[in-house]
Amino acid sequence: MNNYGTEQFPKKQIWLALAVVTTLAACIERPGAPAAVDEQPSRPNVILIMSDDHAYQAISAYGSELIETPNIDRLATEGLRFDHAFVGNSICSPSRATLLTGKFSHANGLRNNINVFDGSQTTLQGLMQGAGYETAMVGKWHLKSEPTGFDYWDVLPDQGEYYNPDFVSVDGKRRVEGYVTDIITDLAIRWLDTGRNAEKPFLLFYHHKAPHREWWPPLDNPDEFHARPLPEPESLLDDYTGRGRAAREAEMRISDHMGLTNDNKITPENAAALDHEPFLGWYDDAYRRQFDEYMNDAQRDALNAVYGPINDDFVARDLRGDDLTRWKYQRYMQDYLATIRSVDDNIGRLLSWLESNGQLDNTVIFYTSDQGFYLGEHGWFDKRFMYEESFRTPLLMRWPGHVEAGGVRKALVQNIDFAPTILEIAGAAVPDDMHGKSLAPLFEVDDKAFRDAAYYHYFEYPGIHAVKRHYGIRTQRYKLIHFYYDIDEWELYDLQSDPSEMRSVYGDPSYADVRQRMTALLADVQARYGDSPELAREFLKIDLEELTAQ
Ligand code: SGN
Ligand code: CA
Repeated sequence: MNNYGTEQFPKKQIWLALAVVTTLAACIERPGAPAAVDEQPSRPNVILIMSDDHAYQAISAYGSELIETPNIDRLATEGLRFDHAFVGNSICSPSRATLLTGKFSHANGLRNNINVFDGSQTTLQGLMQGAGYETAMVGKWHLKSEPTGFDYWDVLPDQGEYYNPDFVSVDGKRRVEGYVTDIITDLAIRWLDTGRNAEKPFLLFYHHKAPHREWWPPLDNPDEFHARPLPEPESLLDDYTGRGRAAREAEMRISDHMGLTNDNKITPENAAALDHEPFLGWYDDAYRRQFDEYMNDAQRDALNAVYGPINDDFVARDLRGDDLTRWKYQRYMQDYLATIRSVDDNIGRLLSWLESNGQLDNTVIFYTSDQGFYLGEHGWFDKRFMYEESFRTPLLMRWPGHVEAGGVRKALVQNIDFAPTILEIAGAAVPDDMHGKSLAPLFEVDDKAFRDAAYYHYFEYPGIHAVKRHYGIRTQRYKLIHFYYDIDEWELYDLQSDPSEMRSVYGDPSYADVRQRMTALLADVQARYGDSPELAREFLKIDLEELTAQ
């Protein structure tokens, strides 16, 4: 199977070729005369909006019961919604490296959040620059090395902060007053307005920090989600029977690993007043940093006014066990959703700017996240696993006249596909060694044969949240996973009968054929991309030294 993006463009994409031919013909008719500007094929702009840890479960276009996201939803009603969009490695820096290279982690050198991105390799933005695009990167970068291939960049150092964050640009580091999501949008709009060479089409990466942990809310409406109890997922109190050790041993349970101070914003004084000792978290690293180092007095007062009564009430109620888990889930969701409200509002602001400047319909807009996230499913927060909530990521794409408005796609697509898709939209060549392929064949119709299996490989173990190394594949119906260190366990899920992945059928004799077929397909898929169990062992050796030093 050819996997490198040589499929035919659907009919509407032929416009680009026609435009080029028309321009050439105009030159031939008037030898020596330069083609008039309005005869040049006009290539669309591209904006890729990436949030950090935004679960599809918290987007109303995906049926969320937690929040309305009208501006994000607009991209779905006027464009495509991909329901089977997956990442290759569900963690931040690796996902970003995949976006920039069109390659899985084993091939682009960035397997975990500790590796440093080699910006001298071929990148999407570099190729777009070479193809005549003006390129910009604003917001969360998280690749450690300095951005390359951008005409303009202004990024958060490392994870970034929510209030009055530092930014780094070619001019060095500075602190900017305000809330991070508003500031990133201000910077993006300022560049669109006055910062770029308006003669060229542009590629803008507009990348939010929100809704990343620890979910510090915007201060204009921090308690918007406090009014009603938020619906709990069915598996909030999961006991992990039916799966292997990896799920049981992961350290990302709301009950045991979500910190009462850093995550749930209980003050150290409140915590000291409890007559038992639930897990408090990293007060010094996180809570104190926000409160004492970054926030100003007015911001601190605004937040204390909301959190103070909640925290007093919490101490008085003295919750334990499942009641405590439920309370923590509510507090988690209240702050998580508030950060998303701000993302949605700011996307509205960006869309308005594009609209009032006549750029909206000539701009291809993608909305995605660097991965999915657990909103209490399986009792968890965080990501990393190949289970659906973190393997899947939201993906919406608006391009009027070129993609079906309101279309839903079930084809298996992955974040390796961004680079080839964007390059093809720009009329630029797609390098042969990119793993992904252009989504163009899906612009007007769905095609479940687009890809036989989505591939996954997670490497950051030992590490925070203790999710074991694993690789696997997912077809339209089944998922096969191999956890290979410090354990040797396989899991197989039938997503048709068990969409929530509560029971592995790997050892079930009635699935023996499926198991055999999926095992053979996994070997094919690994060979296709140049990954293998042997390579996994080599990386393990290399990574162990670095990861255990963290
Ligand atoms: C931080 C978070 C983790 C999270 C990683 C990676 N802890 O370390 O919960 O998994 O980032 O996130 S925190 O207490 O510092 O918030 S990623 O999105 O960058 O991959
Ligand atoms: Ca992330």
